[in-house]
Amino acid sequence: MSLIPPPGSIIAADWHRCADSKEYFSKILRKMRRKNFGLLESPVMPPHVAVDTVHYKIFISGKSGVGKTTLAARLAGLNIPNMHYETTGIETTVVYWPVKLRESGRVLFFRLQLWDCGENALRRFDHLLPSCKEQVDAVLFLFSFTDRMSFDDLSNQIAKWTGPSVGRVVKLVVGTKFDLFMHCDVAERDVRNFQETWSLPVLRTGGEVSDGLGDVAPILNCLAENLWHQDCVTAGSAGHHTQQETGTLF
Ligand SMILES: Nc1nc2c(ncn2[C@@H]2O[C@H](COP(=O)(O)OP(=O)(O)OP(=O)(O)O)[C@@H](O)[C@H]2O)c(=O)[nH]1
Ligand SMILES: [Mg+2]
Repeated sequence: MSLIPPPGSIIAADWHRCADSKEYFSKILRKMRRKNFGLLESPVMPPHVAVDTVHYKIFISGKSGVGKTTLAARLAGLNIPNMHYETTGIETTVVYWPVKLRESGRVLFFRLQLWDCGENALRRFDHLLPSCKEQVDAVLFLFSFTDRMSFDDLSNQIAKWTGPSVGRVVKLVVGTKFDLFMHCDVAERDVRNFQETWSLPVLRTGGEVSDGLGDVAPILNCLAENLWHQDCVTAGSAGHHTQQETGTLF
């Protein structure tokens, strides 16, 4: 994949704060909380507002207890588990996120299907990883700020998803438990060095869920931006993306 786009260069950052985004974000909210979408549900816009939806499959990777299930719940606006219940197989969660493209002003709904598989189940059952990898568009590599080993193992994890056999996959790193700064085991300097070495976006998460938009916007916007950029590169026309050029429009 070509160089990662500078944050906010392709899609409008913090668009959820702008007045013109309200009619779109209201479709993913109900009573000030995020709406939950089943596999067959989608946001419904009035007929005069035509919005295309782009579909992507996202795999969440990381060792047991790092916070994969918690992140999936957070991104979807669902209740966050207080306890660690090991995920015993694959769980998928659908997230809709409206995005405004900077250049054209066009609005799109990103439909992100998050694939969360318990790390121990993944080790125990060989058939799970191939299902997770099949036609995947992006991987979120998780480490925990309270677990140095999970950070040190990132390079190994990423290396497994790099090379000619893997194809184009957006890679993002997410540091969880950033709120537990008293127990922090990973220094900012280490994160900066890692970022320079790998040239990958590193995002942070943790703490209370606010309005269901502000705390997840940096991760979802970064993911959407990199997915869109990857599609543009694949279509061979970065910056001149049209509806027909991507195979993922529905
Ligand atoms: N304070 C805090 N706790 C977190 C955060 N993320 C996860 N946790 C807690 O860490 C524990 C494990 O989180 P899970 O999301 O269940 O871990 P997992 O990666 O899905 O683990 P497996 O399913 O076993 O692979 C839970 O008790 C969560 O509440 C965070 O950002 N901050
Ligand atoms: Mg889990």
